[in-house]
Amino acid sequence: MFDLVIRNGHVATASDVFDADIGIRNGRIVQIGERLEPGIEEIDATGHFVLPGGIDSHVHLAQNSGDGIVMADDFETGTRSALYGGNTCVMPFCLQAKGQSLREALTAYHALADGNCFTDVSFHMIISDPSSSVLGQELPALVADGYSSFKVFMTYEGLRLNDAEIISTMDVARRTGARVMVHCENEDAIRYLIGLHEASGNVRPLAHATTRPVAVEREATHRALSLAEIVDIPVVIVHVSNGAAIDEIRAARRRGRMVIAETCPQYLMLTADDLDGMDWEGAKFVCSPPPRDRKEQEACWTGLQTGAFELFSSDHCPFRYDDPAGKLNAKGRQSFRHVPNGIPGVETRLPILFSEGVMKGRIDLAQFVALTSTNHAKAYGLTHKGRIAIGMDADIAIWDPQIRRIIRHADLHDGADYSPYEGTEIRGWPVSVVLGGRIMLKDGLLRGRKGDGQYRKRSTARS
Ligand code: DUC
Ligand code: ZN
Ligand code: ZN
Repeated sequence: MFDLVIRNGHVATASDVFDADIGIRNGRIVQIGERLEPGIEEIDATGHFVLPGGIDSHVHLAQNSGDGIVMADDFETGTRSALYGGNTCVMPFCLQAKGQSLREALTAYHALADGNCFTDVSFHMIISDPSSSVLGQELPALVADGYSSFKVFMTYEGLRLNDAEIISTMDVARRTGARVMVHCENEDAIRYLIGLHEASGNVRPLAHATTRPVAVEREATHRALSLAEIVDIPVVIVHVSNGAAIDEIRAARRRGRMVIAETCPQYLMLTADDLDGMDWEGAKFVCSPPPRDRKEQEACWTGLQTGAFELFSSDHCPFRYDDPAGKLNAKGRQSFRHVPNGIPGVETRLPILFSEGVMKGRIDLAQFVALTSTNHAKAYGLTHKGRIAIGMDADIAIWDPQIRRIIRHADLHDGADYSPYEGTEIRGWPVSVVLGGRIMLKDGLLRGRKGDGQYRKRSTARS
């Protein structure tokens, strides 16, 4: 007898698509085959797709945003929204404040997350203060403890690292096998352009995109790739928005470098024109790097189709729009510079790629699974996740490809007050989600509880 059987589904992995029953016991997949014996519980997946639960390796939850700005999702609302969007694991960032020890930062994030999650979670560190004790002792100890990835920023005053700091932080990855993620935008170039625009009174949201042009991202991508080459480590280039940055990544790979590249829904679905809304509505689309134009959208689609990208993540970074703690904060209407960067999207990531990618024939189901789950587990050392195979965690999303839905924020479950994809027509939606063998969502109805999601340690490429 199984604990749970998912019967008659159209099962997809990153390599194969086949019809089968899945037998689950003690939270793991223990059998895949035809006409399995009964389970204590059963899900009839006839006519549905049975996929590994989504892993979103780039989300921001309850992250301190300074200046009275409050992120719209905590771990409860953010992971609940992720679950409704077909995810079983998310990877938020743990931000080190300047002068703060990494342990202290982690203790605070664990206090917020533990017992509150509807999906599994695992943290990437953000290194804002690469002191000698952080790089010499703390970070290597954390990597050994299962916090095996960290992000560095080339932009944002107070967060950006200079090249020397990036090199010495990358060197920790060389010594430990950790993954380094890089936010590639040149802060000095952005400062220069912001100065020009503000001086001429051009302060509306569209200027956010104009002051962060493709060249700003291309130059920083080239530099990050070069620094990783010099230190001799693989590197993750996150939230790639355009063809020139993709070309840099391809060129580094031709030189024999291992580069993992990520893009996000906003670079397929939005353009800078969306930032040009009347009455500051454009603030709803302010994120970094900014959305570009149709040509760059096509470049990102081609990148997804041809293997330039391994990862498709949401970069869910939610702020409320009409809220003193959100996009239109006290200074938010004075200049685009004060609009917090980031948009919600953890619940819509998978439906968007399923509908625009799989249902429109741009990618196949196996590519979808690789881009949204399997590759995330591989890239970041989430063992037992991201695959439907015997011995893996029973983290599974069941999709109904017949569903047609219009994205309305009112139907979503995050803590923001809008969706950047409002009105988008979607074909296919996840209806049931199983986490570690437990049915969390059944036919669109929540069955799981907060606290069912667990914190997950990760391995490095070497451990
Ligand atoms: N970078 C991110 O990764 N997310 C949101 C904002 C940002 O600049
Ligand atoms: Zn970033
Ligand atoms: Zn992000």
